[in-house]
Amino acid sequence: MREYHANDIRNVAVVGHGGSGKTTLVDALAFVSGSSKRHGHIKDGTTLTDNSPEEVERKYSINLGCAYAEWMDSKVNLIDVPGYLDFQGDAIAGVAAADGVICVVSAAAGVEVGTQKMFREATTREDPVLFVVSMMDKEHANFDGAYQQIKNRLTSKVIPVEIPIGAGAGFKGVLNLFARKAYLYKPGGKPGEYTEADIPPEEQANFDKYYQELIEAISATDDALLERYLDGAEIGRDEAIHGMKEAMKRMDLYPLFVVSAEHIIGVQALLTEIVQLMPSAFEMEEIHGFKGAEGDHTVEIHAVDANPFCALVFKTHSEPHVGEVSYFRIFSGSVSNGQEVFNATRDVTEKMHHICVSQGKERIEVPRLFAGDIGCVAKLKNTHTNDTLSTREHPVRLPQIRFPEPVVSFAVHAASRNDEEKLQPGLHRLHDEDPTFETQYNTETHETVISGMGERHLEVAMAKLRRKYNVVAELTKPKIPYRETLTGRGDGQGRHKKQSGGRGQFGDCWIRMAPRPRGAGYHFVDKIVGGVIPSNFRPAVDKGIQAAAARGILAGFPLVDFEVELYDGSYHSVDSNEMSFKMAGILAFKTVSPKCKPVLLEPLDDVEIRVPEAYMGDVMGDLNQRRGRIMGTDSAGEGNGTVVKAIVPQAELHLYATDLNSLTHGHGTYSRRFHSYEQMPGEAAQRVIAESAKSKKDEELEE
Ligand SMILES: Nc1nc2c(ncn2[C@@H]2O[C@H](COP(=O)(O)OP(=O)(O)OP(=O)(O)O)[C@@H](O)[C@H]2O)c(=O)[nH]1
Ligand SMILES: [Mg+2]
Repeated sequence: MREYHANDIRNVAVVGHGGSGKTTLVDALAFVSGSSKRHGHIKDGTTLTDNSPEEVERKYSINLGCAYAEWMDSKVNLIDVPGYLDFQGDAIAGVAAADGVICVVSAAAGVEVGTQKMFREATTREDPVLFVVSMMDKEHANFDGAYQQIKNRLTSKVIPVEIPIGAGAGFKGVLNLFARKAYLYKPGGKPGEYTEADIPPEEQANFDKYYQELIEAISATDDALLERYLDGAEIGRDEAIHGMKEAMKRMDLYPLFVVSAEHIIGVQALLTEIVQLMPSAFEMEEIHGFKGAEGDHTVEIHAVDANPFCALVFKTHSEPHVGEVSYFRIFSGSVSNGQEVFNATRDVTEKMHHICVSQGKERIEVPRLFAGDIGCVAKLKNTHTNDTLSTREHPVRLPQIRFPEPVVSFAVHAASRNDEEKLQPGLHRLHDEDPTFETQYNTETHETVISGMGERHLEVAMAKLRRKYNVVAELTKPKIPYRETLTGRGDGQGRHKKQSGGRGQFGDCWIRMAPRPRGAGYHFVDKIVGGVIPSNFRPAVDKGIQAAAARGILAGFPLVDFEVELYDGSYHSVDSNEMSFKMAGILAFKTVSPKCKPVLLEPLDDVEIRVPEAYMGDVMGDLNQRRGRIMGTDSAGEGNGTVVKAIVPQAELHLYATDLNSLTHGHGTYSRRFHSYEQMPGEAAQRVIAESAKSKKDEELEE
């Protein structure tokens, strides 16, 4: 492969709703350029970027994948990202590594939730976006419908640059308005083979209408062009392309193209326009501002080869026998094979052995990569997603990709003792390659809890765990860490006496128990006067009470926020010891605590839900059924829907992400954060107590 520098490099992320045809399109773009020798298909599992066994089996993208197309003396780096929102972490990372976005909209399905989310992601980053209407060959394909939906639901600044000739089985080519040509494909011809022709007479009226629209739209974004247009001057092809490119950078226009990637219709023309319209890696320099590692000062990073090396690792992916592969985007400088670099995020030196560019799963070794390019390298020792690679002399940390927080949790259980040992390392490695997958041990419920973006995400994570790390594990609903507390006061005695020949055991104590405010914790007060219990035995009473409190009163959950006063007791000069007083403490707890009106506490979360206005009623009704307290609603700003704030018991939130999804047809999102523990209402508490009694009985029967 020849060397490419920032001016000749285009970095584009291909985004869109699940199943809109992104992976097929990336494969076709690389194929028509000649950079990939085979036209792959989803059904055979042969596409460039859906190459992991999980993707081949399921027939959808899970990980972002990199491919490239060398075309017109340029290299287009294509980042294919997953469409399903369960895997949106990789979609966000892919967009972060690119300078422009191709937003794919299926001609049959139109604009969907995933299209909206990713379009918003791109525009928030102020990236230029190019729309592609895909699958124009499909039954019910409707170009005008898709165009209108983009216009109505995404942006009024969309403007077609290509229009289809025919639709569905009759889709036979495209009219390119810039070139003023028709690209005609023969049914049954070689894949991608076409003839260039003048606009067919029967398409002329259609062409004229769209051409007029396009030139008007471009002229309207530039005063000088507009003046000439109004004077009746002809706007030439190069001028129109240049005007469009500049308008895209300012987010004034979004061009629209049409293809069938499966039948490779319109794909070459699209590739040409990507090179012509998308900003080169050099042009995008000014939007990236970065911070240095030492102190907090900001350094400007330019895509210049002669500057110090600096790159962001936007993805790591590990495969058995290959190890971890890190994908990086160079923002400045260059890197050579074998070069030593510095990971300023973790303060470690790494060696870049065998730097490569990736064409799907094939990795092509290159001697050197330059500013603006995307590459990958295997076997870095301690570098993970979101780390910056730079040099010891010029350490830099780039702004990190902001990944969404996980919304669905499950408890994970190893299937056998053998799996148990490998479970934790396996889970941590899954987290290393996917920051939206988290794992945590809950010390209260003694469960390992994994969290992710959806049920599908966690199901796939378990499949990866099995294949890559040979660990079989099952998922269950996580236990809720209930607690218990007191609402009344009481007092009484705990007396432990045992005579079993030889030296006996004797401990005797009197205690008062009382509630403390929420969060105040446990407090032990020694009120013994005159040494009725020797001072060296009193801490043993405390210990006994704490041990008993950890096992609870009502349902086996730890008792919290209470006070114990030790005020009386007696001892025996020979038989008393620490053990006996600990037992006395336990017995006193068992006698007194039930008198103090114990209740169950449950954890509540602060929940923030963002939904379009239309779904607000349904969402609030549903929250009520979950025993949620609505705290208020807020407008999220023009066109962003409404934010509903509520406090909801954790017990009612398992799989809320899934339920919210179906309630709002995918338009709702939510986040949650621990709020507090509160007393659980009677009926709900009774259910938990009954369940605990039942499982205790089951355990006893098993023993
Ligand atoms: N008829 C037709 N089918 C297509 C075309 N492009 C893709 N498909 C099919 O549509 C399905 C989805 O295509 P993908 O390329 O996997 O779509 P994707 O957007 O990458 O999907 P995710 O990665 O899951 O978001 C597959 O069965 C493809 O074979 C097309 O141009 N025409
Ligand atoms: Mg895909």
